[in-house]
Amino acid sequence: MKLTSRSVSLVPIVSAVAAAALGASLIMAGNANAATTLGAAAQQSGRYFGTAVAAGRMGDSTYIGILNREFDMVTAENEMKMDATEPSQGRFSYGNADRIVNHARNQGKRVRGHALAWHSQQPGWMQGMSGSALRNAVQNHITQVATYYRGKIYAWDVVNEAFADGSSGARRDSNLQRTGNDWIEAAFRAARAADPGAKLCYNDYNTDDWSHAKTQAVYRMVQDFKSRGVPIDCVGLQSHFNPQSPVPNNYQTTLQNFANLGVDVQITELDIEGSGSAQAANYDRVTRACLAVTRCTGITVWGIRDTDSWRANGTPLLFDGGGNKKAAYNSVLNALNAAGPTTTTTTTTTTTTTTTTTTTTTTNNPGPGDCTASVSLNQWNEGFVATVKVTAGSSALRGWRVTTTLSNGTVTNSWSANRSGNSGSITWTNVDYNASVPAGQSTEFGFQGTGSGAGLDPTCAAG
Ligand code: G2I
Repeated sequence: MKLTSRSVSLVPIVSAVAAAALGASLIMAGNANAATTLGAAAQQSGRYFGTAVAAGRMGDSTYIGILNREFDMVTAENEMKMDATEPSQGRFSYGNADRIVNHARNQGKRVRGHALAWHSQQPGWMQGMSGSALRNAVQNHITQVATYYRGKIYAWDVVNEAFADGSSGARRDSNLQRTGNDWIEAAFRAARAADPGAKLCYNDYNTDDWSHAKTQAVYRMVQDFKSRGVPIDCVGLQSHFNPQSPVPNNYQTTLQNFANLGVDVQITELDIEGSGSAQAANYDRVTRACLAVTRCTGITVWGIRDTDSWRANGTPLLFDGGGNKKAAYNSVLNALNAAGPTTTTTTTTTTTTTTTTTTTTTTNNPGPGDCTASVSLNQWNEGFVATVKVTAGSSALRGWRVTTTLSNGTVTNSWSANRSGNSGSITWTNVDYNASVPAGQSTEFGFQGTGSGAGLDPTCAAG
């Protein structure tokens, strides 16, 4: 079925009325169609569910089995950090990072890049540097790494953990900070120039409680960047929780307030120490908080099994050491399944010194036993990223096929779908994990290209 615009802004209202009228019977229908993996469940509302991956564990069949089955976004736990990618100055090393990136992409998963600039895990040669030599070295590092992975990264943590803990609201002292307060914006500009298709994030911990000075300080920086056209697209909340640092009551407020600045919000390193129903309840709260914020685009947990965690003693993850699903897993899956598909219509034009980005999201009108496709396009001077949403009609899809027309461009990279070619009429088919789409719900795939993405005009067919 071909895309029609606008008519469907009514769909959420109709659904809400139906939900109120049908009550329990609708909930049962929802459960019958519930997704059975975290990634598929998150995709129903256009979100992702990711995990940190360690290259050293990729030979473990239990680990890789869970990774392949459950997650649709991957972050390298250590392998893309500065010490790993530039162990001696000017000599770049991507072996372990590539193993993770290639595995993810071969499985149709996307990748978050972590992290281009950080005061910690710097290579030895960088730790002793200062002033303009350090500024230049960091700029070069960002340019080299982001260029090497250009087109393969959904979002980069451009700068990690640059603010101090406690009540000061100040920047963290570090050799990077001592190169000048503008080091962060310089890092974002270098990253944008190197990979204009990647979302650029500022990532930090202890920024979950809206009342904390550190949260406020990061908020003001993002606000300032947006007002001055510094290229920033997202804020990552690491969200490492334990009894000393619990999930705050105002967590959703924090997510929403950042989103209101005009950036995406991502939960980037989630883990919650604890066990049983108490831990499950906390995971439920975090998941629902993200689902309640339209621009909270995804959740990443910081490891797969408890034994893979940097805080293994706190058993903070969704699978136990044997790879079994914990109560926390079920609470996250259920929360994701409870969220309906989101349908939005937005047109935003952002102009910075180097890039003009136009984002247009059209809504669609699913028919019975059929599917529709709509496209959200991010276009800049030389290229674009297109995100295509496939929405099932009144019966579930067991597979889908989308055709797009790319008249003046070439696809350089794509994710979450198989494709027939790279220009002209391109046919996209589901990959294993997003073949099933419950009635009325959606999944997404995307691609990046050079040239113009105008006029893609997607059509969708079931099967
Ligand atoms: O500390 C938790 C996370 C906080 N936010 C930034 C993340 O990048 C950070 O991840 C952790 C990794 O989970 C650890 O695996 O970062 C640590 C380093 O800052 C990582 O620990 C390091 C150890 O320090 C090294 O000794 C070890 O060789 O892991 C390395 C690989 O196992």
